[in-house]
Amino acid sequence: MKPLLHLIPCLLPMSLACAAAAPPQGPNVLFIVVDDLRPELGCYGKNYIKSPNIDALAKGGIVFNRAYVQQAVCSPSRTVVMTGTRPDTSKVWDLVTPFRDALPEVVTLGEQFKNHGYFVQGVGKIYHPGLNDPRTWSVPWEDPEAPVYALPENAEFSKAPVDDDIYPAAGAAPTAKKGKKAEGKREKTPSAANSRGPVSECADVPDNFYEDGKIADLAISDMQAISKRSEPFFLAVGFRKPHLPWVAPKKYWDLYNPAEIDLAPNPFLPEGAPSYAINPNDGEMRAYKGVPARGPIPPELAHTLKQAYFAGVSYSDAQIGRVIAELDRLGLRKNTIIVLWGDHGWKLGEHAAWGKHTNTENDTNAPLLLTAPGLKNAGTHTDALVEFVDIYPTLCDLAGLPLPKHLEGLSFKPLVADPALPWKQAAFSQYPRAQKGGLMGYSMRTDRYRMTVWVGRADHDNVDAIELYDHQVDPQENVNIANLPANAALVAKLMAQWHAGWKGALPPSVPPPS
Ligand SMILES: [Ca+2]
Repeated sequence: MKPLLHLIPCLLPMSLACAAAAPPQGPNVLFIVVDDLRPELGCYGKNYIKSPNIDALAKGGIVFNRAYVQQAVCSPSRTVVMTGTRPDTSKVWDLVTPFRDALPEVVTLGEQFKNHGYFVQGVGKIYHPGLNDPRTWSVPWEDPEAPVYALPENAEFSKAPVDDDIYPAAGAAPTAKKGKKAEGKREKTPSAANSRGPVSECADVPDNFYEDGKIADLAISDMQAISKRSEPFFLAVGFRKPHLPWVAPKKYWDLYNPAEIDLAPNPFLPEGAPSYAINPNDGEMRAYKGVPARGPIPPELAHTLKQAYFAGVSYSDAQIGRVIAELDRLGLRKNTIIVLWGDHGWKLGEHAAWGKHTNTENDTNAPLLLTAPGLKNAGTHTDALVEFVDIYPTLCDLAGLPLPKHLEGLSFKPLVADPALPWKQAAFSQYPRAQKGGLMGYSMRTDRYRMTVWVGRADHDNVDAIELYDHQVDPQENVNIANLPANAALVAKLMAQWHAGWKGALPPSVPPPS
């Protein structure tokens, strides 16, 4: 660990330099989060996606091919990153519970940097709406206001709340009744089908008409101001697209021809999986106008919806590029760690579903890229299994900050130096469901397999179903092979690993936690 110069007691009290209390010299951190961004980007080998700015970042850094969120929905996933704890520790499995209910004194990622001399500022969607944590920041968090829609015919929906995911974070079934309780708290009432504004909008407006352009504007002006300060900064910038509704300036729509966009190759439920594993009628997208309330999405509409999502990706990518360009213009890149992550994946028709809210590879595998001063192996990818709970300890480690004792992740700084290092033996995710009195699906991704074990929330020994997918032959997770008699020994072996959990999956070089 690098010495913390500002914490070393002054040995020469009469020295003027010491009397002025030298500021910390650690690297800055530019922390970029993108809402609902799946790892379908140029730098992930998907050349039909126009993501030149994220791709340029990847060329100077390291791309994590197999990074997994701990729960595939906004607030639980973001809470994992910001607190360094897993959902069963923070008790955040839904979109309404603040993590300080269960962890009143937890030191967040931003707070840890703030406590060690950093100026910590947040812009845009970092925490879930309504759940900001003021203690994280050195100055109040900022979120610019912007109309949701640009076209006159959509004006009546322009001020509606739009990014609160609405469905069914606490495991409420798609048919959840108003006022359904989850974890002792009143769950947010799901929006009725087609009760919101249009699912997408293509308007010929400048980038900063919509919110993400305004977030980039604000991040740029904030960066200019904080670059003049003596202490290093931790600037968190959260972009909202490609979250629904898929509104983006026309020039980003024009990057894609909907007729040339491939539809999901597996528009069906996994064979042999329990019915609650996937929500084909997941209400999030269906709350918007322009999509059927239930049932299959017609192919022509599916092409347009994918074009709309891709336009949102390219729009956010352009705003990310503007922020990073300002970092370069200010000459700060050489002393700045940049981390970029999406809060979870998304299904664009895979498994007949449109949304997140599951334990599938589509939803749990999310983008993660990192650059750091002095990084060797720039432009490489790693297949190491990493978890989003690892981001907190990694950033502290790279900046030379101590690691709080409460953390449940592992710094992957060693992977940054050597992307081929033997690493975690599994990554873990989970998702609740309301069925059968309340279930939790605990999912384990190993190098070859994904196993999801559905247990009673009140009784983890009560196993309702097991899913097992062999990524060597079934990377789309289309066939559950857990119940094949020939796989009994394999299931038993993986169950032992599943029981050992994350503490049992640490790299061989890391001593198990106490
Ligand atoms: Ca999200």
